[in-house]
Amino acid sequence: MRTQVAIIGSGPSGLLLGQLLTGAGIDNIILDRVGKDYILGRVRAGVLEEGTVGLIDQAGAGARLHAEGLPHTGFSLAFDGRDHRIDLRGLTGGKRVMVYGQTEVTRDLMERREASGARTIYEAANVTPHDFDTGSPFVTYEKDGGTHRIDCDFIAGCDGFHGPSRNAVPKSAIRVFEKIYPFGWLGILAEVAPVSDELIYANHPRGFALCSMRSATRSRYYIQCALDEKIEDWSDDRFWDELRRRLPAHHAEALITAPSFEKSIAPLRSFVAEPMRFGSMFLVGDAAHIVPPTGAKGLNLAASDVHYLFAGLREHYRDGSDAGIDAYSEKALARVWKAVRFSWWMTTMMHRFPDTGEFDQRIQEAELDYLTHSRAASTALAENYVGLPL
Ligand code: RFL
Ligand code: PHB
Repeated sequence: MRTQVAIIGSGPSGLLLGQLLTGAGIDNIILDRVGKDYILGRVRAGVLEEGTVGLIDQAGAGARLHAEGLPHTGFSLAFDGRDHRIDLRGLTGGKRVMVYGQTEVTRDLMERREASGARTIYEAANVTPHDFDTGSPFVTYEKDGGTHRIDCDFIAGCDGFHGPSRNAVPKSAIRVFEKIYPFGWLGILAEVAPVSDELIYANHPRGFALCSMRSATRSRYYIQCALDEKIEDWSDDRFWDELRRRLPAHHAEALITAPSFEKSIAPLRSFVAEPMRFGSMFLVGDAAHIVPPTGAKGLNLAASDVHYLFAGLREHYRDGSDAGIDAYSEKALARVWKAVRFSWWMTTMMHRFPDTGEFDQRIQEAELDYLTHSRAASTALAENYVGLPL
């Protein structure tokens, strides 16, 4: 088989890149280790920046997002028993974010891909990139009892944090930066109206809590938990009790509970691999970087990587210029590091760290107090939350 761009990974970054390339007449094949249903069973991000929405539109997959997504013009920072609203629209000159689940983004992109007839190979085992230090790279995989080979011009490694693309790069050619946080997030989904119309990020002595949503009738809630917590130890009742305790009283009283239908624990990590290009292979999204979810940036960063890479590949095929692909790693990393900084800062400000001493605690309180009273500080938060320019 031959294609122009072999894309490893059918998550949001692989699917978005694939649809943009297909729209520009650039042939591509997507390979994934797992099947479509497995991918659609993952519950992850919920907040889309306007730039991400624009890219989904450009990929022709924005119709349902505009019909069913929930535009949010602000959110609450809750601490000390009260709410402080961050007026995203007022602080950023009219910007907002869209609450629409990653699962739905993925479903919409998959449907567009199927309608366009582009090729996707699911349940491909042992996917391996080869010869990406040359101009004739190829990808091999196993399926239906045989080994197959796809020759291509470029490989896009959109295969997430544990995928094979980054791991195929010799250790001496890559530099990694990592910070592991001493806690995780326990998240649930429940078919129940959200406690508030807007997201609530709560800082509490018992730990961080986040009230989010997927629709007017579906809530997504998270609480900070220890890394060694076991999901079996968290009955729904225990979760709801703990969440209530971490919210200001008026929210706790308004909280409606229902049986959860998804419950999982995710560790928190910051991670960046540099560079993001190795000859004819590019790393995109979680394959190159991870941020803790506190800033709602992971999926949005995957989308901005796709934006830069797509522009570069289109320039290569349409204009015969490599300026865009040559600049990809530097441009993407400049935006990545700003989101890494923002996500780290939000995480540090909102969580209880097990080893926090009194000094650090007072600094956290001063930070929140400063945010509440300084328009300049709130503006800095808002402009990062809605997304820095592409
Ligand atoms: P994905 O989604 O991990 O997709 C990678 C794909 O690659 C496939 N793959 C392989 N394919 C072939 N061979 C192999 N050996 C392979 N190994 C893996 C996988 O099957 C998969 O289909 O990466 P991508 O596309 O870069 O997308 C990144 C986003 O998924 C991620 O950044 C976000 O979910 C992060 N995130 C959030 N981001 C936001 O922008 N806003 C949020 O509100 C937000 N909340 C979150 C989050 C992530 C969370 N978790 C669970 C980590 C909340 C949570 C709890
Ligand atoms: C979510 O709805 O899953 C969500 C929202 C905001 C975040 C992280 C996750 O910061």
